[in-house]
Amino acid sequence: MVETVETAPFEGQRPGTSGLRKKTPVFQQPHYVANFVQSIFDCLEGYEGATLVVGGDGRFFNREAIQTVVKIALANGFGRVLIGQGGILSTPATSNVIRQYGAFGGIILSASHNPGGPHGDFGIKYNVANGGPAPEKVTEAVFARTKEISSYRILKAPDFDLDALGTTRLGEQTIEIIDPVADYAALMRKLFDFERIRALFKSGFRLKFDAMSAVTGPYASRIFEDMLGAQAGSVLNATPLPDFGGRHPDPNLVHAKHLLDLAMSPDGPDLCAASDGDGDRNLVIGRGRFVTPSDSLAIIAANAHLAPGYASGVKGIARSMPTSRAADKVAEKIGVALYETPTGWKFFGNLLDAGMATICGEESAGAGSDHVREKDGLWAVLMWLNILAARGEGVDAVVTKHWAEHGRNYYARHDYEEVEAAGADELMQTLRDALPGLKGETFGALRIAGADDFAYHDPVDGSDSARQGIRVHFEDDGRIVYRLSGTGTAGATLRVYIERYEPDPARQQMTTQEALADLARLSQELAGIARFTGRKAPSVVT
Ligand code: VG1
Ligand code: CO
Repeated sequence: MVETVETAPFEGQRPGTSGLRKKTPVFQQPHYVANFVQSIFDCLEGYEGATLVVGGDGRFFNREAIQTVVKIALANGFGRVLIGQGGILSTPATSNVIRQYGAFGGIILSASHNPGGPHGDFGIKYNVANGGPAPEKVTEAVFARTKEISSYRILKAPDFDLDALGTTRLGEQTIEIIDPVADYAALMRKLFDFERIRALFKSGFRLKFDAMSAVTGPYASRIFEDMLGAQAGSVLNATPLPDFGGRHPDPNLVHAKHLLDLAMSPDGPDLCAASDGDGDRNLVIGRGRFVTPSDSLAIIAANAHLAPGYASGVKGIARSMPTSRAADKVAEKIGVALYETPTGWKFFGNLLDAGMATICGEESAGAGSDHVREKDGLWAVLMWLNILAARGEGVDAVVTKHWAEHGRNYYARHDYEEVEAAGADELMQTLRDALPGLKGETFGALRIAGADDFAYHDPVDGSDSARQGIRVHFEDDGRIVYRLSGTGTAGATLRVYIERYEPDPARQQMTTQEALADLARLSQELAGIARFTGRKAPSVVT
């Protein structure tokens, strides 16, 4: 039986870089999830009888939220709901299921790399029929709707069993609990040379993959250990836990430092890797060599043809604006277009759909391709395994040869987390106001060649996105970028991206800190970071 429930709008249900993210208790308020989900459906047309995919990263409140989503979807007329068993479906796997089953769209319950638990974060994201995150025009319409909503429709029914595989019928409608891993694993097998990777493991190659007690555990165990024959125990923290074992499921050098230490030890594994809460990010560290996500994107683009799924080459490369320009050098060399988009995977969808780009990536540990419409953590690790197996070389050799050929883009991101929002806004506005006068300014050996506020014109649908981050270019090809995060749930986070290009192989073995020291100092001075935020140093450097 369908019930119509009276409700009133909640403030602040505006999706950010990647869906709506708030503290878990905010989502736990009565009607909060329902309002947002009904607002999504209110902005869509033509889903009567269609399929909706629902899954999440297993974090605290995942199961409860799924029940609400499913009941609202059925009450609104969806014909079929596909749910990952146990409520588990990684973000890239959801994207694949949407595409493979011809679904109308999907709802992903995740706050990605943000911590989970009763005092952590929760999130909801809507993906469209191509499998990718809803574009801005949809998320803005949803936000407008959340400000007016006065009722939602929900099925009055006991909770559904999320654990038993199979189909439940409710009159004309069905609910199917599906294996979250099977379709995804089959797709990976098509893209990569599993025989060759198997042989690599057989020859003694050692992998440590940390699933961080988040969604990738079941995927990684099945693919790396069962299908590819990696040694038992190669996958760490393989069981998804509601609080991610109390850890922060962000695969960076701060939260996965133990992997860095392991990789840097003399007898470390050949490859250490990790993924985030919802499985779309990746961390790749070879023995003795950390690979920055920006370099990883460039190296993947340059070597993708070694994997069977990409044997015909890449059609184009896309990167988010703050991502280093290492990929640009590869695009130039192989003679394909390079697209620079705003931060967030939703901007890659059109390029991928139009066949203009094959490989995409972001500096924030995200890489992916046209196989789905999300970034994909395990895909990136499999791509590295395929490249290493095909080249018969280790990570360090692949990286240093890449730099020798294309030059090295020293790169770091400095985050000033949870600063006061008003100060952060003022900092950005002051920088924006100063833009016209920056060109030609000199700071020691550094001279500003130009500065602007990045605006994107989508070449496929013609839409425009303004104010996507401030770029300051230097005459020696260095760059500083400033933008505010759109995924935080407390205060504001200022992200400062610092980059310098070094073509000379003799100067490519400095530490990043050495290479970027003067730009890093200037990044603070130029924007008055201490003045506006009260912070003398970043809280996280990646
Ligand atoms: C961050 C990253 C961005 C990424 C987004 C979602 O956004 O910088 O590159 O697409 O997170 O990733 P922001 O606005 O905080 O900088 V995920 O894995 O958290 O969905
Ligand atoms: Co994520």
